[in-house]
Amino acid sequence: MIKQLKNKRIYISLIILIIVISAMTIKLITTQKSEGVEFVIGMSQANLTEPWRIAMNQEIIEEARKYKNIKIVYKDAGGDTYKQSKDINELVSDGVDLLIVSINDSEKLTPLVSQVYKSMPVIVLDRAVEGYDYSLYIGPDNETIGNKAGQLVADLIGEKQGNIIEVQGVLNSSPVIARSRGFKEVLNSHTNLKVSRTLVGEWQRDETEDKITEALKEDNKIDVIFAHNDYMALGAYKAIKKLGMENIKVIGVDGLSGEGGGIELVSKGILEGTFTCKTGGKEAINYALDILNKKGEIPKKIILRSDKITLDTVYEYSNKKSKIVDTSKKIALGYAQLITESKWRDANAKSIKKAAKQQGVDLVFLESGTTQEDQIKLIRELIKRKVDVISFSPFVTSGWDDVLREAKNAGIPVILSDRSVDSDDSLWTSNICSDFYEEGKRASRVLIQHFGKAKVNILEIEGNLGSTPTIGREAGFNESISNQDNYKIIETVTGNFTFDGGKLVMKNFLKINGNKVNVVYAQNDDMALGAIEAIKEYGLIPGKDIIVLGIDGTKEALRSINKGEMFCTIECSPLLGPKIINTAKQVIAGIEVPLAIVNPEEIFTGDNSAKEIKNRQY
Ligand code: GYE
Repeated sequence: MIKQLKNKRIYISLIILIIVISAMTIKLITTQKSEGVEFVIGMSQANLTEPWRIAMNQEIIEEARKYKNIKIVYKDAGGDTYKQSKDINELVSDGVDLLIVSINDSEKLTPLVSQVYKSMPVIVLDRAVEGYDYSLYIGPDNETIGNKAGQLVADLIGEKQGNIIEVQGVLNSSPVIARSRGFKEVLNSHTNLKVSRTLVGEWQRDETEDKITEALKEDNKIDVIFAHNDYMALGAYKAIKKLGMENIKVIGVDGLSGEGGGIELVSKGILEGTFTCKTGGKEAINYALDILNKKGEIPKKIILRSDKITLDTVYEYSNKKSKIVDTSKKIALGYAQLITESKWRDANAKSIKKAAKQQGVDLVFLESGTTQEDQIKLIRELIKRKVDVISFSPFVTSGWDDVLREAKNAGIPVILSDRSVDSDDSLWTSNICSDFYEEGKRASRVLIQHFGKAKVNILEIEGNLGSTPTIGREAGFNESISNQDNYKIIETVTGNFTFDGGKLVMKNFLKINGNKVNVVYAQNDDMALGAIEAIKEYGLIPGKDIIVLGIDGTKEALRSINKGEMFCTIECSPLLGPKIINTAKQVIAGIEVPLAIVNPEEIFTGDNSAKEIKNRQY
């Protein structure tokens, strides 16, 4: 009895203590706001045992110091997901204005982040959550980092038989999955290279040292060790040194400066190489302020560039000076545009011209041709005219290495607009784009939501073959329906992103197959509208006999949705002009820009198209 009473007393005093602490914290935040602090930002960090996360918090501290009107409240989850959910809840209940979160476990914390995003802006740093319930994601392209690491291993080993140990961070964390996928994608194309063992170092140095020691005692025929971060790479090196196996080479990721960072490890020859993985802390503070001050359109994703650092580049990298540029000088941006194929392209060109005019940039807008060869000619013309920056929307994904190298050799940075290329990212500077893969997934999610388990036969009308929107939208759409056995793509035919192309594909399909399909998935609105015209001419009713989906979010598409003809459209904004021009000005001013800036996008259906039409700018 006494014991129960005692426990009850402890329980009650604990509750009182929590109430007092919360009240004090709220008071603290409130008083802080009263002392000229306009915004309080909560920073929920996964752990502070990894140097990279310590560097992230340090970057946030240093950037936040520049702004007297903000206060950052830090929480460290110590690697414990339950603790991080508690931290996030405390920050929210303490009344922060915006949450920055660097997540410990994406899958487990996605629901909580989605919940918080309903009540305040959320910036997700480094590990993405599932889905899009956040204001902005800032992080690296982990798959490309893996590709680059695989290529460096191949370069280090050459043609002889090579055995590799891969040391991963926390198993199944999103960066590990992506880095490993990219790494193995490159290694698989080299028959002489083999990952003989994969270890899990939990991002930690000492754990890696122990595991590598055991592994090398069992099998010392190892040529290279690739560790997913420099901290673990250092642990691998310590094991190698201890065992006297200095012939084994080690590469890592992060490239932090300062003592024990990857830059130092490479310059001392401890690592053969590393790949920078910027923390995004500085960008998070600046975008947080833009969001809180409701400044302009905030991107959905910022993908940070990763540079390869080896002994022959480490000195230049560590001593690169931000070049002093005369920013008063008017810059000339050259744009290489093929003859427009869609309403989207018209709106995109208009946006670029308008932004150049508004921001005082000389625009050399060359427009002709219909093929990649024609576009390459335009780019060469711009190089000849010695413009300061070149931008273009690559008609297809491959075949740009030579002309991009010519631009680089001419000292002209290239900003990709809306579409991307498969050239090495050292040949171009930034990509202002959309997430085509997600657009395809969204189209399929809307379809599955509508049809559920009904039998669905689909005609897919795709864009011009080999372009990143066609590749991404097809992959995203197919990924989602591939595990739905009642959904079947009967045929995929290109309509080249044009109204007439979409109409012709639909007309030919109906002539041969009649209404064998109940859904048309068109990879842009122009083709969707063309298909709708063909459906009507054939005597069927669009929206009743055949459901038609599109992508872009054009005004005409929304009108069609309102008429009940088109079913939905997934937004893909062409209004890239301001970001392209702003990025060009930053590049010329010597400011480091993201590898990719990805646009926010909506879904328009019968529920929201009517009120959205008046807002459409294209
Ligand atoms: O969806 C389509 C245009 O590259 C994202 O190209 C763009 C696509 C857009 O023809 O309408």
